[in-house]
Amino acid sequence: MHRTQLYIDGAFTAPEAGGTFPAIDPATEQPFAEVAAGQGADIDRAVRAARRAFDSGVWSGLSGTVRAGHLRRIAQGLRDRLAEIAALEVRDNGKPLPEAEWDVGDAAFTFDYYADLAEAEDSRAEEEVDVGDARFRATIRREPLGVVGAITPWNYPLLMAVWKVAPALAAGCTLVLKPSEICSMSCEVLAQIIHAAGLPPGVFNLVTGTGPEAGQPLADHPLCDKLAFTGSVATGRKVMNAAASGIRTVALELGGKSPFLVFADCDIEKAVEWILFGIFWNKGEVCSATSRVLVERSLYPRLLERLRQAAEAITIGAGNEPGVKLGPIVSRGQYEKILAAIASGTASGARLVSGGERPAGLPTGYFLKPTIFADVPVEASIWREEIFGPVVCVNPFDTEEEALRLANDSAFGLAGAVMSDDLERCERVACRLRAGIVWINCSQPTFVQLPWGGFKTSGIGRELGRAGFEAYFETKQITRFDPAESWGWYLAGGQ
Ligand code: TXE
Repeated sequence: MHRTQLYIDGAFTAPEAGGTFPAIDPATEQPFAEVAAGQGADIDRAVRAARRAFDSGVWSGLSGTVRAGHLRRIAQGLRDRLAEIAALEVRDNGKPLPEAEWDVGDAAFTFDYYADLAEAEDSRAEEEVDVGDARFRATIRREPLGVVGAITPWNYPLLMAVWKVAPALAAGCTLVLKPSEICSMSCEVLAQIIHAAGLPPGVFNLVTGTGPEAGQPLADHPLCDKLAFTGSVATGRKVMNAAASGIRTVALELGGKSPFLVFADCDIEKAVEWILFGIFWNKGEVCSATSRVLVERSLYPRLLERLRQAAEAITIGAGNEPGVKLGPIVSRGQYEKILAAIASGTASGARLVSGGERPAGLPTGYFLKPTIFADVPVEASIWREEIFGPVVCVNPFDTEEEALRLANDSAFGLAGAVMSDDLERCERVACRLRAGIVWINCSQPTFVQLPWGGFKTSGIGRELGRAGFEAYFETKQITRFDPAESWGWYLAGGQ
């Protein structure tokens, strides 16, 4: 059985304490690899390597154009190994193969995109600022932020890591990546590709391990300048506490309970297609999943019936089987969490329209039917809390105003979607949704060029796009006094 390694200071290595934990295939519930269980000592070695690499200037001192060359080699490395990585992601996470292939392609494109931004940085002059006093010349300069501790989740194991690694490297930062213990495998391949691309030792480091044993020591490490985290609100709070005690920059991409507003004037088939894509793509293990659907009352019964038929036609099975559109839930823990949410939904008085149980013919593996609840009490936890699985709640509304009120009545504010043939209404609703990402007449398509992140408890900061690059810089002012002038405060008359 393959045993993964850590990657520290340019070398693949075993954890100091030597431990491992199993990688489990959620379609078979069987282990298929042993993952290196990094701990505090390994994190310390990795952070110190990243610190040395940063402070020496071997990476931050290169031109953006040279860094871009490295990033493009990483992108090519990902493309060269796309089939292998996608198959590994399917085995580790359970997602259908076409979705995994899409992820790896996106990861490669993310490196190319940030390579372009790194290159453009070279021709970006320091910004001159007129301070209103001719004796001074002031400029604003941007410098890479330093050492980044990146802690990532299991729903897009490679892609969520790349959303941090690519812009951080492009900006000239060095980093330590700690992926989720539930899905770590593809990040080892990423480390191999980065190694082959010839980055100097210490620039990129990988330490796999559990949250308490590896994640927390990384969040606490005093030599990290920034923590970049994607995951649950509870863990995000711990990471932010660690950042607060060290006064470190922190970026958090947390959960969501995103609304999808469907008006009666839309095409019902298109609505059903996007509602399904908004909640069953990637098994609903998507932070931006549109898990609360609000439907204008005149369309509500018809839409629910069509949604039920379409959901029941979805092919469920192992991610590597052709035609499968819904793979197994990622882990036993997550499976049990979702089943408990479904039980609490039924107990709350919500109407179970479809699913809610293991599909017939799949006795092993963490399989679950696509699940639809309707008439959900708005105080119920299934309406309010993130489930992170293929479970959608559907409720009716009467007016645009009521729909917006219900949509915005959430602790989260990551995403939202609106569907209507009245495009003016769509624009109006888009502006009034309290969320960082809004889709009109679709749900979920994500572009590297656009900023990604949430309002309220969905997080702090933005990834992707130019914003995701700027997030890895410090800003410095340089103020120059004309040496031909005298200041004349203590020494009147000067020279
Ligand atoms: O997340 P955690 P889990 C949500 C989703 C899911 C729930 C729990 O609702 O059901 O979170 O998933 C690391 N210090 N999302 O338990 O714990 C951990 O090792 C530092 C939303 O997997 O947040 C992993 O690398 N790090 C989400 C990362 O944090 C710690 C994606 C995320 O794990 C740590 C995933 C600690 N004390 C889950 N404890 C999204 N927003 O996309 C854990 N970690």
